[in-house]
Amino acid sequence: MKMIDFRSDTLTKPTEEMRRLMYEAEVGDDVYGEDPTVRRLEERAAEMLGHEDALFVTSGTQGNQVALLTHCRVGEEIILEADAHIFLYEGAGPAALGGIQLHTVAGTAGVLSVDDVRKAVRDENDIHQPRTRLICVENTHNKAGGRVIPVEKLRELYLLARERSIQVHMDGARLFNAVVASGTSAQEYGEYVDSAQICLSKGLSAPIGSVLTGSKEFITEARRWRKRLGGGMRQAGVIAAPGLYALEHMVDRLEDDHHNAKKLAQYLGSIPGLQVNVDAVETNILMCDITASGLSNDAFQEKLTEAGVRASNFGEGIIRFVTHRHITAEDVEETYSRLSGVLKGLTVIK
Ligand code: TLP
Repeated sequence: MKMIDFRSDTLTKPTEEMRRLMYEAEVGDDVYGEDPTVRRLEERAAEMLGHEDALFVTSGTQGNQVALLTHCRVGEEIILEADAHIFLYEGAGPAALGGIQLHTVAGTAGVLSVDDVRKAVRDENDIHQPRTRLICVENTHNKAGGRVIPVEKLRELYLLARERSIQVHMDGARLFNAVVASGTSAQEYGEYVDSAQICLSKGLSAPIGSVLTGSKEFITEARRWRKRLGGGMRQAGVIAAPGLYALEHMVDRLEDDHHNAKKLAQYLGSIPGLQVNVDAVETNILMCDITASGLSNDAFQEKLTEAGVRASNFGEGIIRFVTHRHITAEDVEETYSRLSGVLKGLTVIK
């Protein structure tokens, strides 16, 4: 039985073309600024976001952490959504590495309201309070179920930030999913943030890496932070080459993942005991509420294993399914038929 693996789009393997480009990549020592392939990737990413410059980093986490360390000093504060990846899944990096305090604000569908953020901004003139230095947004928002930030909401936050001399960073691990789903270009999103981190190794299928974009001055300082964190890589063109290919050729295909996620949401939602908000599935992530099945997450995972399906625990009663290049439309049908089989006869809690 073929294992159908929805744990994450990070599971995607490089394409044949990516492997060929890795083999043929023109390389140099990137710490000396001499890797032409890395440079090309950075220039392309900066251009796509409409920013002056960019920096190739090892991962989304490194991109975010380098950004926060570059924007903030010890004792300063960042406002971000309460379920943000930076807050939940980056090992308390801002506290551990930068002495930076995180101030969480609950959003709606992963999106911060400008009024709530305005209330959260500290009083600059009160010496008791930390200084608010940065607002972070996540697009798409992972834990909210791949939700897209509408560009006008981002613009509102950006205008508030400008008014209060605060910077804005976008965790755009899945920015291109937002671009494909909303029709808003990366450049339009880029206009309303000071820095952005985009992942090449999620739905875009490159094996490794992210790019951090921003102003020339910001990236020069970020390069120092990356080196300090051990992220200065040498002949990194070998991994930049598939990353560049990903930006050029793998964006449009995300539409297929979105279509498959929507279909899967409809199917899962029709199984007694499972609840999925189909309308909330805008991109390639869906959160399935299993509470009414009466099964614990572990017991549900056992059922999935029995069905040859894998998905991730995302908090009590919630299982995350992510669609990606290795999930076909047939796999979605097959998942439905297998899960309907193993979940038959459940006593559903009303
Ligand atoms: N997310 C991973 C896990 O860490 C949860 C996943 O499987 O979704 N920002 C966002 C919004 C992310 O979803 C992720 C990865 C990152 C940053 C970090 O990227 P990496 O894994 O490259 O460090």
